[in-house]
Amino acid sequence: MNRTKWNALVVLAASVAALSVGAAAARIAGSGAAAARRAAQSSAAITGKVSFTGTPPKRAPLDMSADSVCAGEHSEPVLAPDGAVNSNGTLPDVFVYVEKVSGKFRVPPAATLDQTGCMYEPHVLGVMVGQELDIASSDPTTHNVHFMSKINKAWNETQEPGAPPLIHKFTRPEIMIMVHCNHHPWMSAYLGVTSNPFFAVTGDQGTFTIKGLPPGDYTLHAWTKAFGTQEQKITVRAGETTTANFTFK
Ligand SMILES: [Cu+2]
Repeated sequence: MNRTKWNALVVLAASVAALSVGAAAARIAGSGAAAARRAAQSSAAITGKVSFTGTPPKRAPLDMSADSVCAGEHSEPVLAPDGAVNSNGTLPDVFVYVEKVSGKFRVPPAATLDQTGCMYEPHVLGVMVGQELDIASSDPTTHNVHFMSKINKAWNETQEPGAPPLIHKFTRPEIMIMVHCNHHPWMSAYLGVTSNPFFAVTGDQGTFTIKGLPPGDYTLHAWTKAFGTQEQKITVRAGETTTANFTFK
C-alpha cells in the first residue's frame, strides 16, 4: 500500500470511529430525553397563583438600633416582612404543600437559609424530612439561631461572623417552625417540614409550581403568617398540569 492510500484508510477509520461515538452520544442523549418525557407523562403538576383582596396591612419599620452593625447594613428602613403584598396584588412567602402523598421520594439536595443584613433570606422556606438545611451567615455580627420547633427537637446555636454553616436535618413533618434570633428580636423566618418533596413558596409574582406528583386526589394547603391558611381538594392526572388558585383577604 502506498502512502496516499494508507493516509486515506487512516482518515476513513477515524471518520467511522467518530461517527459511531457520535451515534452513541446521540443514543444516550435520546434515552435521557425519553426518560424525562416518560417521567413527565406518568406524573402530574400543579400550578397556581395566590392573590390578595382588600387593603394591604400597614407594616412597621423594624427597629435595628440594638445592633449598630445591623442598622449600618441598611440605608433605608426595612419593613416587617409579614403582611407584605406584591405590587401585582399577589402574596409572597406563601408556603404551598401537598398533604399525604404515598410512595417513596428522593430527598432534595440541601436547602440554604442565609442571614444577611440581620434578616433571614428567604423569609419562608421548606425542606423535606431528612433533607439537609444549611444555615449560613453573611453578616459581620454574631447571631443566635433558634429553631422553635414543637414536634421536632428545638435547638438554638450561636453563629459567629465567618463561622461555617450550621447543618441540620428534621425527622418529622412540622408546619411551620418559627426561626428566631436570640440577639436580634426582629429576625424571623418560617420553615415548613414535609414528608414529601411536593411544596413551593411564592415569590414576587405570587405564583407556584409543583411538579413530579403521582396522579391522584390530594389536599393542597396554602400557609401564610399574616392571612391564615387555606386548603382545597385537588385531582391531578398523569401528564397534565392542574391549576389551583388561592385568594386571601
Ligand atoms: Cu441575629
